[in-house]
Amino acid sequence: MRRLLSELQRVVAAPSRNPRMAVVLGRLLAIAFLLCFGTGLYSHFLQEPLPWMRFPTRPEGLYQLTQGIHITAGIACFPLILGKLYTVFPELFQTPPLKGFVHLLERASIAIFVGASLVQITIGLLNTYQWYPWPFGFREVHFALSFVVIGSLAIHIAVKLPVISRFWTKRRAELAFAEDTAEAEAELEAEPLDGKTATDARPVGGVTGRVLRWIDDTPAPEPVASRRGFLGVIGFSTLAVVVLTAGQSFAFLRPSNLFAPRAQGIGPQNLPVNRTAEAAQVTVSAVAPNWRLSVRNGETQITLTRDELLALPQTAVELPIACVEGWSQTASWRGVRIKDLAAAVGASQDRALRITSLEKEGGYRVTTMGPEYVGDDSTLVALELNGETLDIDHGYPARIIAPGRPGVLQTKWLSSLEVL
Ligand SMILES: Nc1nc2c(c(=O)[nH]1)N[C@H]1C(S)=C(S)[C@@H](COP(=O)(O)O)O[C@H]1N2
Ligand SMILES: [Mo]
Repeated sequence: MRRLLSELQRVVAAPSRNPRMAVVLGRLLAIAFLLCFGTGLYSHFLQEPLPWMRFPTRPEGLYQLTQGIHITAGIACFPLILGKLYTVFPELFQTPPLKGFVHLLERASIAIFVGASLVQITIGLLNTYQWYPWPFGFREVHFALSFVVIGSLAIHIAVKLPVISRFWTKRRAELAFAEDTAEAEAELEAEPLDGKTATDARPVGGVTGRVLRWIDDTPAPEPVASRRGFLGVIGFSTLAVVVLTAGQSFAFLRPSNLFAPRAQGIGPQNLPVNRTAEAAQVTVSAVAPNWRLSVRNGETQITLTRDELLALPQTAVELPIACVEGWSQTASWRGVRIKDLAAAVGASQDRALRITSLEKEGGYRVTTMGPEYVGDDSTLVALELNGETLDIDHGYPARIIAPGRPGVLQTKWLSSLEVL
């Protein structure tokens, strides 16, 4: 078994497979994971705030930025994680397989980390394509897995800290390589092998073991790729997946958006549609002549037709729709300030609102809007989009548009607002 493992280890050896490369890629991956975790938590709490939470409404594109980073960093994880797995692959066959408690901890955390993060980025990517080929709720699982990923990452980093610090800078890594080589050579000289190979004589793991096996009488394997070439391939693929998809979130990369599931500027009124009126089954109720927006505060209630809403003071804003699935686009909206409507039913600005859509079912039929958005001058019941009457797919007769909020909370096809 041991022979088989070391043989496997030898076969897959390549210059890019060394602790320095593992540290370099590991650092990039850690940054990507932490970016995803931070922006993911932000998105989670925007959608499911704890009672005391208040969120910034400025800059208006904050969520557009954090969610764009979330999706882009998540996509960048694919080449990085594959590269890292390639680099440490021989370690999976290390001998002996278990060397004690810390080693067990290290290997278990790695197994969980690799498994959980592969599942995490895969379901995340599929979600950007709005494809849910699984029987569980995406958000709950993605949220729970993020703690598994970050937890096992923390254990992994803690256990690997000695190696990480030895190979952290290029200079330190060179010293470490020189040390290990010298040590291995000294060991070889001290112990004549009597016809045995170095591997048989003394199974040593890690860098030293690898160097030993290289000095071994079996010829070193042909290098598959140079260190620099390998890093170049990983760097290039990472850049490529980012440049070819990030245009769904960032306008300046729009021309190079060839692979993202969404594109800016496509759809009625040059804005993508996430859920159509037909899918939401509101094609009849949204254009019904008896449509009214009801605004209620306890006993006080007013109902407004679309013409009555249009007769109220109108405000124009430039705000993005920033979908949790990653795409986002800024548009021009015009409509009535929500704080004016709240004031019309005698509500002060520090109250939350319950917003209900005409939709009969769907996760976002009813949403809650915190007081920080209700009191904001840019939060509108929008009636127009890009200079035209709101298209039915964009929420005709009236929809919510607020600064700094996820697209899922920009409720379309309004039916009622209720002061809480
Ligand atoms: N009533 C209702 N409003 C909704 C949705 C929905 O499914 N139902 N989808 C939301 C989502 S996920 C997004 S990203 C935005 C998209 O707005 P748009 O289709 O006008 O671009 O609308 C939001 N408003
Ligand atoms: Mo969305």
